[in-house]
Amino acid sequence: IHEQPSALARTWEGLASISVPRSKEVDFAKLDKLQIVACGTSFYAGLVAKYWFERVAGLIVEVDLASEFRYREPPMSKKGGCLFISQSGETADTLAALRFAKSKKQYCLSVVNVPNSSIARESDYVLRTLCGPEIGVASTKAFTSQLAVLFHLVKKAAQQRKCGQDLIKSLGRSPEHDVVSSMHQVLMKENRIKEVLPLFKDATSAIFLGRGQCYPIALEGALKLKEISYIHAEGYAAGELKHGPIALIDEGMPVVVVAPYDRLFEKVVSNLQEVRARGAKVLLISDKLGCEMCKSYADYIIELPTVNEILAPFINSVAVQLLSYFTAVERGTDVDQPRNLAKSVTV
Ligand code: F1P
Repeated sequence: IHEQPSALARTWEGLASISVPRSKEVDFAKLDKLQIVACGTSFYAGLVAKYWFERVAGLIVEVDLASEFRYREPPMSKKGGCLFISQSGETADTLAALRFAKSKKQYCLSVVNVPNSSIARESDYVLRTLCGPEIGVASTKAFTSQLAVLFHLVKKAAQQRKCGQDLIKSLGRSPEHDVVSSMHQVLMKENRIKEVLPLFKDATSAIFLGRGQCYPIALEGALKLKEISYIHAEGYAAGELKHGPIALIDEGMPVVVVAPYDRLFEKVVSNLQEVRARGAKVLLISDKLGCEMCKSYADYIIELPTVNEILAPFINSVAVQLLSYFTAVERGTDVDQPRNLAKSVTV
């Protein structure tokens, strides 16, 4: 978790120096649709990318779980491209999905951490995360490094499609630098994060809520918590709450709301009030403005540095990772080698 600022900086530097593409580099201006395919945490990175590509580059994106995509064998757009995301580069479902897409003559791009892996070898073009090997089974620095590569691709797509230039400008001169330095600040919040652990004391289940590009971070936060602490956790888009999940809320249930202040924040505030009124214990993870606005509605607050809303997934990821990590340590589970899980699922 603590290696992430340097892993991201290395990944971005590495991307800048790529000079010998295996085949012609992707031209997003020629695509009418991008199909992203992945499993687990890599799938959630793909979901963040969907928000980015659509909003910044005006590109239609569909994100699918490789285990569904490969057997569904969907029709593919003639002008479409596919993007496969995999830390190991060996995940069987993702590899099978890549082979299907190639059989349909799709341009296949991949984001991997292992350069000579099967997915890397069989793709038309490969971008690498340079985060180094992960010790633990649960993906942490691989996830944010995948976001780093995807962010690079989104900027490229915006440029090629002549889209979203105002949004890109609003990110400032060096958004990458901002991400790295804000991540350092989040890592210094460890003590604050430990203070909110009573939230999960005796909890058997928890809910994570998010909207927009923090919805996938809510999903990832729930996955990390269940993977390493074995607390049953689910992530939901906050707006979906009233369509079912709100029935789960009862006295003392932990609800983690991942919501930096943005144009959807008012809606988040009402979601927060709804769950609190039904007895939930609420932890809000937000920035200065968001925390100030919700002081009286949340039981616990973790204030993160303020960053442009496009960049929020990077730093909110680190916060939910630390939250799960300390919860697991307190419960005495093996955070590096959770039961029943394999680092790479090759069958
Ligand atoms: C996908 C994945 C990981 C998860 C676990 C099992 O792997 O779901 O996200 O942490 O290790 O596999 P990959 O395709 O990204 O290597």
